[in-house]
Amino acid sequence: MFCNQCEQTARGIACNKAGVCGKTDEVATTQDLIVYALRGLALVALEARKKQIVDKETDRLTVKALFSTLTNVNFDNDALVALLKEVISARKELMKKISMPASSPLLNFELAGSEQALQEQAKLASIETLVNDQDCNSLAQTLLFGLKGVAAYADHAAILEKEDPELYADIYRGLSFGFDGKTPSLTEWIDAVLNCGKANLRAMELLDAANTETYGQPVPTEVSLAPIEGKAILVSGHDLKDLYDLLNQTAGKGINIYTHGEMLPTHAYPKLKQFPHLVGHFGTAWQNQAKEFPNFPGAILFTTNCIQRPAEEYAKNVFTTGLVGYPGVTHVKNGDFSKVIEHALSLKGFTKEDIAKYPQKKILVGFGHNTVLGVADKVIDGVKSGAIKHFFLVGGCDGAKPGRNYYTEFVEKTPKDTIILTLACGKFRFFDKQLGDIGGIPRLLDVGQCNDAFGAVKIALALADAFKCGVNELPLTLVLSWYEQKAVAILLTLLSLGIKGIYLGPSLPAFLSPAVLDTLVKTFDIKPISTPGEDLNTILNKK
Ligand code: FS2
Ligand code: SF4
Repeated sequence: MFCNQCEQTARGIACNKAGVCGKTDEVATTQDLIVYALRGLALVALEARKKQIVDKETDRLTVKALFSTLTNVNFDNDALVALLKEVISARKELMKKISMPASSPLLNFELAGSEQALQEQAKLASIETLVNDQDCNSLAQTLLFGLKGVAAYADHAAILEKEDPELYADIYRGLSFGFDGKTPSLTEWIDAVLNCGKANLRAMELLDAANTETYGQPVPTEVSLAPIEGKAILVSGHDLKDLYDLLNQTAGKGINIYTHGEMLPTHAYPKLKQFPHLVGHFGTAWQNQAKEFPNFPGAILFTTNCIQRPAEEYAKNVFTTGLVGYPGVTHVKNGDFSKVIEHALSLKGFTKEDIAKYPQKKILVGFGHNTVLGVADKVIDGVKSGAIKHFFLVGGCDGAKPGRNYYTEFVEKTPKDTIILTLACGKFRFFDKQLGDIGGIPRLLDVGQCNDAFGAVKIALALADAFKCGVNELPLTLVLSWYEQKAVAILLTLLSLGIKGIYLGPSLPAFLSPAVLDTLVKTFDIKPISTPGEDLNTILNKK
């Protein structure tokens, strides 16, 4: 196997025996073949579009299959092989429909019969070997990983019936770029990468519309971090519909629902917070599952990433749904959570003794673009009067590396006349800090999940508009932590918008070749994080 798509990749180079995330060689093989098969399907779907044939099922399958290869989504090889077969047969069906000849290996691709032949196929299909030139290869990887992020957002939006055929066409163009018989130049690869960033903006916009039109605009909401007595289900991942369905199915059953990880911001959505049994949040970021889940006395439902190998002591309490999967873990389908509910009722839930161990603590969520821009006048006045000196967007994905303490220290050290916007699971490094307020505006504003990065972009663009300047001229600095491929897609969006001077950590992507990194640094002034004190000093004293 060869996988270097996430920040925790082995030795900062690549996982090639087994994934640091727990991905097996077998799963890596299947995922590489899914991507390879999708490239063929993309060529066919684009050809079909030339004949005005847009197949919704193919579009949806493409984003589902691609999302399944994102870090920490699916470790279940059987489920992945089933998806791979679906992709191959979808390609064949569509080829038949448009009478397209199988004129290249991509269009002829069939699943090999033996394990050894599969390994050979995967070697040929691996991104490591597909593009020869080192820098073009680096950009091909950047493009693929960005597309995985786009697919994740597009899939979430499609679940709530928000789709755009042009977005799917962009995904097909990206997947087939460099695999349609042409050999793109370095500049063309760079353009393709930036186009992926633009497509991602559209995907995030669709998802924002899907979430807010279905569940209402998030409003500032206090969330309890202390559990209450009673039966319990913990919901992890990012999917709002799964949470909504579960809340409906548990209404009146005497089960309390808690959010975990990236589900925290869902407490702010009017149509979700209306359920009285959505009672609080449990735990912190994804990488702390093994430490925190043994203390949860109920069922645990994963709706999407990030799942870790469940430790034996709580594995029987874990359920997966949608695209997420883990071998040996019960997978529930079609929005039917009866097994999860039954299991939660069979467990003891939180007792009086349990809850006594947790301090009564509350935090505030619900500062999406609608809320923040609702107090835009106050924010602008604050800047003009000098009460607000600077904005920081400190967010992104969390992970296990010790270097990630940078983000906690950074936030702790920010001066009192600065505002911190945050999003994604990176916020758990500081989400419960009491940072006070500036004229009634909390200093720490939770914009939402990584899936809500569109909100942060919208806020930045609206502020630039209000101050009649470009985003790069605003007193705003982006200090981002990355881990998986949605973060890659977001970064590409920011670059495609011309946003410069982003601080990025905890380490730089292994898939960037020295020359590509150099281009990014020169063109976009991307800065690797150093120490919180040094970076803050540079940012705040820059004129
Ligand atoms: Fe966090 Fe993991 Fe949100 Fe990422 S829960 S790192 O894949 O999606 O962010
Ligand atoms: Fe390694 Fe990350 Fe790939 Fe997992 S997803 S195999 S940790 S690079």
